[in-house]
Amino acid sequence: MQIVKTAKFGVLDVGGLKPAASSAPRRGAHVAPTDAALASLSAPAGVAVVTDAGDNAVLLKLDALGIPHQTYRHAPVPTIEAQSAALGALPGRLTKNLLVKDKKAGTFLVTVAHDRAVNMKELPGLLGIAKNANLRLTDPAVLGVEKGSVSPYAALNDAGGVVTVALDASLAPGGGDGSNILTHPLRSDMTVSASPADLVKYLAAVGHAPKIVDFGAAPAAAAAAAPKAPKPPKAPKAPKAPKPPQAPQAGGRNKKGSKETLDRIVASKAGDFATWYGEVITKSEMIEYGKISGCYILRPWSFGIWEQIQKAFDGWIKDEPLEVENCYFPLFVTKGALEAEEDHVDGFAPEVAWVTRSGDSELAEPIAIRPTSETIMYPEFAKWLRSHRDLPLKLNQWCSVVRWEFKYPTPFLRSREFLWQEGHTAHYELAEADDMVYAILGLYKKVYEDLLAVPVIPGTKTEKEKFAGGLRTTTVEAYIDGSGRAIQGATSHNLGQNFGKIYGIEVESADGSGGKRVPWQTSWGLTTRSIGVMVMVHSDDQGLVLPPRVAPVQVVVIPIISKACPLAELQGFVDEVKAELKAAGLRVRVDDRGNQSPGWKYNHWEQKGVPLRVEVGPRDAAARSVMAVRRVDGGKKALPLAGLGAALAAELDDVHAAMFAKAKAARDAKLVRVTDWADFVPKLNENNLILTPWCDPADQDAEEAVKDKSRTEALEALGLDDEDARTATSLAAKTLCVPHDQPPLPAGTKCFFTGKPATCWCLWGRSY
Ligand code: 86X
Repeated sequence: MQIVKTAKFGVLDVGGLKPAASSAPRRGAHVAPTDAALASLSAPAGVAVVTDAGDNAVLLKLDALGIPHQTYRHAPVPTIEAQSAALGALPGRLTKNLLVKDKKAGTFLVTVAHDRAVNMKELPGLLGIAKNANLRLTDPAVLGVEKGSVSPYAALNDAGGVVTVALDASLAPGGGDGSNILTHPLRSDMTVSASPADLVKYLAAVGHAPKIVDFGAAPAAAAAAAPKAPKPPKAPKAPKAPKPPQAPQAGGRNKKGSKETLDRIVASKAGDFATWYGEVITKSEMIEYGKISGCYILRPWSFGIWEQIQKAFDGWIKDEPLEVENCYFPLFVTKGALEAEEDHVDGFAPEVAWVTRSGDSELAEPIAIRPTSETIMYPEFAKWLRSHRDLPLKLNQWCSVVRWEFKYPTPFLRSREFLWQEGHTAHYELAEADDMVYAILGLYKKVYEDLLAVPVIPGTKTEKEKFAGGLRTTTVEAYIDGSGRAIQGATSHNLGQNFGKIYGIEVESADGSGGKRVPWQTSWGLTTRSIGVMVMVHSDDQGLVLPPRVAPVQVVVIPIISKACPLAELQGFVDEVKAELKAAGLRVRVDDRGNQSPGWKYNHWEQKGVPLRVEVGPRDAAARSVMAVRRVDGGKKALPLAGLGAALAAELDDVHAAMFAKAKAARDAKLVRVTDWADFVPKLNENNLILTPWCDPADQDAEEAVKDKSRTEALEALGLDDEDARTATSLAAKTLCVPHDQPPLPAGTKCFFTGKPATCWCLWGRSY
């Protein structure tokens, strides 16, 4: 695809610049012969004009929008000084780009002319947010770029509409000298030149119409400068429609519109994990981005996985010995019930979504949408539970809940509405509640390991990290190799008697004394986050890789149809194959569509992660055999039709085992033990999960100190001089759990941090 050439610069003033025509263009910077002359005129030494958008989402988007621009390729220039040096005297203005965040006010990309100074103290006022907002530099991953590549163009990657773009008035149309703006298209080895009006047009088109902010005149030029740039007209307001991380490119790279075109994944898992993930989940047809930030459509391909998880877990909890019953409580909760338990709700209050109106009339009292159902269920428990004979009560519901989070959303991992099961039980004895908690935790481990092929570490949360409303919280912790982060997979709480006391749950005691007892309660939840973890752990640069036990389609049968061999010739044998696999209980799909080639189908089902592909060609049919191919490693096997069902069922089990082993090896390679503080942050910086001897899981101050110190040292180690200004809470180590499987702790072992006697091994990491 050709970039629309711009004549914006007219004839470039390149006096004194060395033409670059003689030097070969860099890799990827294809310079078409007809463009060579322009390139030689317009580019300084070491800079090539880019004439092919390649796979760059920004350049593709600019082209799609018909926005004229000139793009240069050069050495990577992560700082504005380097960029200035590389681009020499090219006309246009460089930008400084600051990505800042305040917990309440949100995230802002502040883009100012290269010669403007940004005063952090004045920034909240300029942005029109609370004056006391605590703006700190934040991780550019939210824009899907690395540190040196932040620019307004990256707004394209902010599908969730988390970031507000604030543009220096002097860079806006009508402001400054009107010359082009030079800034990076997601990568620091390219610079795009486009007019202020076109930059604003682009931003509006990607749902990020900028807020124009007057940063005043350039300091040095201030005296000479004409009166302050006039306030620009308000940029056109575009609806904030979330966009998939990558502009859709279906057919984009094959103009012929041939049936062979498959919209392949462009980003790599190792190179750009966030973009890669966005592509995997959209191109596999799991997710569609909805109209509301942080809310996603689960298409049949992902909902089908959830149904498999539901079916298994639902069966396990209903079976003996647990015998949990399903039920359904209302979506809404009254203000009174929600706020009955202040300690429980306090920290969560900002996340609660409220309904305040019906039609045009205000409700007498707002009602909340459930963020979890304790406050809805437990007042009813109080009515139902009278005698010790009413215990145990074991309920579960499958539903969705809403938590209006302000952290940036990620499909599956953190969405504002998500699907889950929430289990709530009440028992006569504390020990029974504990048994329940551990039984469920065991089932959660089974979901991850036996269904999703993701290894997890079961353990108990420290006091600091437990659910504050309960007595203790157990968890299964997974590790995502691609991002180097830990993630909580599911939790199972022993709530103690806290909720019972608040909601007045009491039963007559069993000893006949006529006394009362507050039952011991548990609650436990597993969400659609599990699907995201599964995707992140297993998938590859070709797309999704599905573990067989949850794959909506376990085996796809592809008849190798051609002119020489029409479907009719294979139909009979294909039908037999399908019947054989169905009889073995396998989930099978036959892709006998006539409008796509077998090769296209291979790629398509590979991208969707189907564990096994069965190819059936004329020779196979004649020999009454098939060729089976494994998604996970491409392994191939010719197999006879006779006994094919059992053979493929065994193959699927083997695929599961291979996937689990691979994931476990990757996780174990990042699981280390540290006994001295000196090794802690270096190991953390290598993305490890770290087991340390720990003094006391109830010592919240010591834990907080580790968090702070690890953040500070990590900043130092990464050469992020500035400081305190970087929240980067995410750089801090957090406790994940005290693993239930404890390595031996030799007598006399000291806590790695406080030096006090250690009481356990504790697992630490950076986490989601
Ligand atoms: C904690 C506790 C618990 C049942 C589970 O972890 C499993 C299933 N519930 C959930 N939690 C909240 O209690 C909570 C409350 C409010 Cl009001 C909120 F807005 C968000 C919450 N998030 C988590």
